[in-house]
Amino acid sequence: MSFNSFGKLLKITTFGESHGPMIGCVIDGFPAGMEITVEEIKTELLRRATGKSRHTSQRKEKDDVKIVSGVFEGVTTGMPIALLIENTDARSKDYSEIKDQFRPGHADYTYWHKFGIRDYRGGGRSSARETTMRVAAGALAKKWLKLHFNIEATAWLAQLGSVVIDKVDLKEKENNPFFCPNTTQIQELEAYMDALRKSGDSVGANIAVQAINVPVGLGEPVYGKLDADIASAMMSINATKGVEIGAGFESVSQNGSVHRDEIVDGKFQSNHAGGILGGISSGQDVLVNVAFKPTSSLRLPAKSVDKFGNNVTVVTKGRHDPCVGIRAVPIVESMLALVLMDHILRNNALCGKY
Ligand code: EPS
Repeated sequence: MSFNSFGKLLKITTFGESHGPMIGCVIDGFPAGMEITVEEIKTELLRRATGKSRHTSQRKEKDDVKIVSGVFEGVTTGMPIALLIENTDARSKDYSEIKDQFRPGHADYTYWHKFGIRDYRGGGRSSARETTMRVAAGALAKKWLKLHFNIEATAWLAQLGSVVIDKVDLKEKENNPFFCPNTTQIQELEAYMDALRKSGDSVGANIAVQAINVPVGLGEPVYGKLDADIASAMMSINATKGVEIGAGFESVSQNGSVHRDEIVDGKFQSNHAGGILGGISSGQDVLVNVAFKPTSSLRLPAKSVDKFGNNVTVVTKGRHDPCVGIRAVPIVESMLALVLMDHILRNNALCGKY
């Protein structure tokens, strides 16, 4: 029994730990005939990488990805595409003091109780390092979606801690360390993050993601709904705590007369549904928000237990993200792209429509 894969016709399997020799993925079911280069994948990987600003972890991984199968003379062959990245800057000794202890709020507590093994080096599979391969696979899916459907999955920072981003100008979001789509709030974010880092604490974030040019008809009732698969993909990202589709939890206080998206001359007048009705894409933009929790690896002392059941005070050293949500922007784009591509292939199988 293994659950390191997702997707039905486009199947992604990831492997590797944060401090192991390498991480990798296998992309099975990717159609033949698409040109792809290492540089194209690397461009996406760099967007997610640590160490690009003082506001993220200072671990410096080169993320030099190798394509080891499924691509011949720069073109996908229809065979499984395997990608590998060496870990070159892991510092396992940072974790030696907590090798028998559990960080409150961290997966190391549940991994130990489930598997009885404490791989204390970094977060192992629960580390943000695992998301590297999602972005590598996502680079191929994004390219395929753009080529064949002009579909674009784009994410941005919607909220960081108490700072709500109040204007969205997507042209701006790649020009700052926060993927913030409002240039007038960058200074506020810088100050917020500097104070946070100084205090030794961490904070959560809300990442918005949209997909444009999604055709009507993706998603299979009732156990293969598009929104269910998107929610599952987003929840599988380490540190996700919530997913909203369209109006999400705001739907609770909306009246039906407000929530329903009226249609005039074939055009929807609003998009509270987030582009999905009955689990099937409506042809509107797919709109999703993902909540990321504050990182639990803190230098601030916390009460916890060790694996022998003793009360301990945990202090985590090492290089950590004060807000891991910032780097989640390319990750949620990739997960949305991978789910959409899988569903396009599924729609073709079920309804004969590409
Ligand atoms: C992470 C802690 C740091 C980060 C890591 C995520 O790594 P580690 O403690 O395992 O050396 O740098 O992120 C990455 C290395 C990456 O590529 O995303 C954590 O606590 O989740």
